[in-house]
Amino acid sequence: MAARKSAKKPNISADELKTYYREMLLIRRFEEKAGQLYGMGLIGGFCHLYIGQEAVVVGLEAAAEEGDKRITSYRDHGHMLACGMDAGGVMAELTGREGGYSKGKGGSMHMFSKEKHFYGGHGIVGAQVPLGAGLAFADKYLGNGRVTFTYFGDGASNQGQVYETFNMAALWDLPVVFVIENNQYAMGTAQKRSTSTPDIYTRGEAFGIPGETVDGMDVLAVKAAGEKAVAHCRAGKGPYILEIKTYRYRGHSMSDPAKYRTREEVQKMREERDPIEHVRQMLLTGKHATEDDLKAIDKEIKDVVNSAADFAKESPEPSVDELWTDIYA
Ligand SMILES: Cc1ncc(C[n+]2csc(CCOP(=O)(O)OP(=O)(O)O)c2C)c(N)n1
Ligand SMILES: [Mg+2]
Repeated sequence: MAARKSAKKPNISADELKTYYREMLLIRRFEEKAGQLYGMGLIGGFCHLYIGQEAVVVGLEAAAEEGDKRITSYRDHGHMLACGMDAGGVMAELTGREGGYSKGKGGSMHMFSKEKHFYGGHGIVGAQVPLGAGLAFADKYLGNGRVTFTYFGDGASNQGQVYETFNMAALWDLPVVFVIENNQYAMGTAQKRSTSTPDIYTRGEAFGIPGETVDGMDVLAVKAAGEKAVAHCRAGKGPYILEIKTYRYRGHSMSDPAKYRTREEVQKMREERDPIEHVRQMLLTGKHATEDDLKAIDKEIKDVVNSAADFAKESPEPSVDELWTDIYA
């Protein structure tokens, strides 16, 4: 099956552009704050930041409709914020407090929201892929027209369960968009050291699943590709693969010494391809916003993030009785 070119960029209104700017900035500032709280010892355990990858989830959420589902890996805070989960509830969970989405008992990788159709947060690499197909199976069975976005990484794409899932998803024409967030590294392993094919989306060909590669530093390109993929799924044509080329600026997790890439490589990406700066420039050069308008948005986002951190710090730790609740036995 031939590679499909990304759909043409649509005309975009100033309001839409501002929305994407705001949503990406919220993720970036939230993650920076989470990094700070981690440094202060207020967040423990693993913490995987999404900084640099913001355009992926914001672009795809712009292509989603109410009722569509999403499921992802441990690098999940951005996905929660982008689908409308409350920043305070997410931060409180990161800090292990009662006000968190899992009452402080789940932490960074284990949060869910039935209301926002967010199904986690999964620490086992690739585990969310068959689960995502299962969600899509339920929707197909119910005939409700919903689509599931199943996110996983370039490293996860080498897992056997991904291909078992591709087979079943194609066989049953499940409405699932497989989103490969290719940030070029799996912990400290570069894609070219671990992955036999440079374009991972082509691996769907063996199962008859169409796919394409997308510039993940361009929110509009992601949105356009997402709309095409979603239309394919909703039309009953089965799964679709989007391999979104992106980059993470921070370490794999907070405890990554980052010896596998140069500072210059990261710096170059930040300077030349930053997804937020890209939209900022579009807003300014298109005269859709002034520097003052953008400053006002920056301030608004800073306030949201500071309130989230205050809420998290003020929320109590879960009581001892909670040890025995929400247990599956
Ligand atoms: C089954 C399994 N094997 C190994 C690990 C350890 N591990 C955690 S993240 C990771 C790398 C995954 O990389 P990728 O899929 O590219 O996602 P990214 O972290 O880049 O978002 C590994 C090997 C794990 N959590 N689960
Ligand atoms: Mg990766």
